[in-house]
Amino acid sequence: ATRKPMVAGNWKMNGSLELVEQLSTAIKNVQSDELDIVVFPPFPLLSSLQQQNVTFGSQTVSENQPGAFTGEVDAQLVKDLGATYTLVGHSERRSIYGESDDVVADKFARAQQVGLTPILCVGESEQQREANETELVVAAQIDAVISKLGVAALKNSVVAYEPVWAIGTGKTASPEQAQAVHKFIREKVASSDSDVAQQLTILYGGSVNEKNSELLFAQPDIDGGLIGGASLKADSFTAICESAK
Ligand code: G2H
Repeated sequence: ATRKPMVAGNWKMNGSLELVEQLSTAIKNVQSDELDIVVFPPFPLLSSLQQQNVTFGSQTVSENQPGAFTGEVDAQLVKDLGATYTLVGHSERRSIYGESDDVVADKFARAQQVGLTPILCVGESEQQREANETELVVAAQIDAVISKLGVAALKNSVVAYEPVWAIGTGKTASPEQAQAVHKFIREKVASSDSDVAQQLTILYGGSVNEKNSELLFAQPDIDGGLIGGASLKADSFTAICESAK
């Protein structure tokens, strides 16, 4: 496949104006045509990233058109501030803020409507993995988008597989475990449209660091990573970027 690798940094509720400066400088040193590097800061930092020559996105967007939704952020505004991507359905959004598969699919649709590329985050909990429900859960999360928008909608999107039990816990899925789910996702999409499946960038996320990234990224269906904790440290993040080249 000719998929270009991607390394994305999800800052979660961390970061500062200072970190924007630091990481932008570091990223410019490792940027190259063979790799997409994207950062996802909190909303208030989007406009300061616009001043830097770095690709960025938001961590979520509202599924709604502008209106009376206090505290929410319109996808069009995110786009106007220079963002290219948005995450949708990160497991923290699903579990802490109660976002259902259906709402996540609406956010995905709204992102594409304004020209943002959604990164659809999917993944099973520890309990679901133990009950052998990983494929069931991940398939339902993807089907929510396909049934609403059609498989062609996945063309302008990225999928991030993040097993919930590996997020921020220091427990990374083994390269084999991750590859198995990535392969499942690609085959699942291929059953609807094989071209879309071949072109689909599928990232792995969950305690990726500069020590485990290389083996994960070497797997045939793993096209890069969505990095949380390790994306806040310039040295770690740039090392992870290098390992994806
Ligand atoms: C998973 C990941 C980034 P971390 O949430 O989205 O975070 O690398 O800290 O597990």
